[in-house]
Amino acid sequence: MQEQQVRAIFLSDIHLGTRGCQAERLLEFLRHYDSAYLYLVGDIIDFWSMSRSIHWTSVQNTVVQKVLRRARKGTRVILVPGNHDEALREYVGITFGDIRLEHEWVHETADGRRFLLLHGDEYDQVTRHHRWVAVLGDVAYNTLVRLNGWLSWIRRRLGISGYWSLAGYAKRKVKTAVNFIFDFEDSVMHGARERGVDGVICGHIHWAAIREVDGLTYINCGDWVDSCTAIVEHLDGRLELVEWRSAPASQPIPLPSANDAPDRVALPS
Ligand SMILES: [Mn+2]
Repeated sequence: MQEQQVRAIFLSDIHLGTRGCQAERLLEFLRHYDSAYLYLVGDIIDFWSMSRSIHWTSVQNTVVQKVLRRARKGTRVILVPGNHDEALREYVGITFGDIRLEHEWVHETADGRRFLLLHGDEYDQVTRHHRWVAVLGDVAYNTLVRLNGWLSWIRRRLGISGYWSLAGYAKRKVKTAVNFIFDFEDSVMHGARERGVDGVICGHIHWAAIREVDGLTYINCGDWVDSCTAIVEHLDGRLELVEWRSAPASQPIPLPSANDAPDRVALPS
């Protein structure tokens, strides 16, 4: 696979240390994209969930090693802790293994726009912990994420390519969930307006987006638990929402073909 050079990569809500973490997909994404800046916008390692049970795989290790290697090789890596890794908030301003921890950060794009980076949990009106669990119900959300594993398997058996998120479908269909997304976006943008920036890049609600809101840009990185999304800044400063849809690495690798390009889509903003 050809590596694609972008200016910056923004990732949030990876939730390393949990069963839901889609580390294989993230690794594929990281193998495809390389960047001068790498921003980790919170809930990267899920200490909160790990205090109950730990699910740490060798692929998750590889993800961590890949990030550390990039930092060592000159990629500017900045981690903004979220609520699931808020233990790291004690260390803001400190650099660990070339990764700098910051509570917030302002990133300037190649075309001169200034974006405030924050995780976003402080703007969450529902809960300071796991919002989708609160919105859709603890059992319901976790069941949806697990059911999706089976659904993906069935889809592959039927020869349907790409990845589809059942939890994502529920979020779009359940009215309280949709309202929750809007309330969060409003609240974040209200905060941004007072800061005099051109936009915000956040995470937390596991709902990726690039939207213009009254002259400011609202951007959410999404997550690597069920939607597998990231934001990339191209060399000219253009920001793109990437939804990573290629097959899981554990599947047999198909023979190279003419349309071997990664199956990813850019969502409309
Ligand atoms: Mn969060």
